[in-house]
Amino acid sequence: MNRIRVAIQKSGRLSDRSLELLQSCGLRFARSKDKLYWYGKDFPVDLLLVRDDDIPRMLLDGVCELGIVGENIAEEVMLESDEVDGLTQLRKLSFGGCRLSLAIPEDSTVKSAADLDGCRIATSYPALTNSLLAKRGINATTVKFSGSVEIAPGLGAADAISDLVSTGTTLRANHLVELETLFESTAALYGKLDKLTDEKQAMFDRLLSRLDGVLLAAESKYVMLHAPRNAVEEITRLLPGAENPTLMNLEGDPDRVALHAVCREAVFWEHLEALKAAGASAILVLPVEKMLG
Ligand code: PRT
Ligand code: ZN
Repeated sequence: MNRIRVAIQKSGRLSDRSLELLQSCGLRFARSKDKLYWYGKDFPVDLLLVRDDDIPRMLLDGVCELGIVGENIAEEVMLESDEVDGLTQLRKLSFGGCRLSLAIPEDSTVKSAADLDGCRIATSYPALTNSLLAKRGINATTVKFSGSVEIAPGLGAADAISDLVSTGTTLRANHLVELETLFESTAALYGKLDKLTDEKQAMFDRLLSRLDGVLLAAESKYVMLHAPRNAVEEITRLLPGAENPTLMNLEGDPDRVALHAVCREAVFWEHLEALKAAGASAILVLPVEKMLG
């Protein structure tokens, strides 16, 4: 069957952004009644909607060719199954950001991660936690919790936890303090790339090229401004990630030109202030929707 299957999270933090990303690559799906398998309408790419924890295993078992999942989960599954090279991270994505951190009770005597040697650490990510602690020369016992890890110290089940943190609200609510970040994670696109037929490989390449266009466009801006002719060089240098701007004459103003450029990096207020200080005026920053080539 020459169709590609992409697994994404059915419902949770990564679901909406994963679907939006695929849709912005031009994929359209016929939603099935059971909502688990969506058929790709004008591109031979079908969607599987599953629990995020199942995605790496499905990739390793060949149930799907692509999957969007947090690096935290992909790393954990690869480590616990000893298939560290089993999945290829194709692209890191800009959502689902969080960190796997060690945290201890507010009244703990532990001062640093090194003090956790010989302690019990509750976590949903035992393989990843053990491997990261081992790299620091810390030998602790992990206690696996599938959810509500933050209650483990209060129950007397652990001395510390290793859990995902984004705002820190959950830790504070449970009287825990963050000790150290072990791992920074975002969502990422993973693939199982061996044994692809030529036809699938071609679809893969086409999809990835569209995805790159979307990802590049997301952080790119089209900047238009007026500049003194003699400041064009400096102004081009101040534009983040811009090359070869287009220059146009300004009717009735021989000393100034209109300058247009694609900036391939984020444009912040600080950049605009610097451009203004260098003599630029009428500065406009526009979003870029798609990019190819
Ligand atoms: O049902 P399913 O198994 O698919 O979903 P799930 O409940 O296991 O996952 P979900 O939707 O909660 O998270 C999916 C992915 O989002 C995770 O694997 C991470 O890659 C990423 N992510 C980003 C997070 C967080 N931020 C996050 N804050 N995953 C979980 N949390 C939890 C954390 O475990 C803790 O309980 O949120 C709490 C901490 O949040 P703060 O804001 O209070 O610090
Ligand atoms: Zn999950």
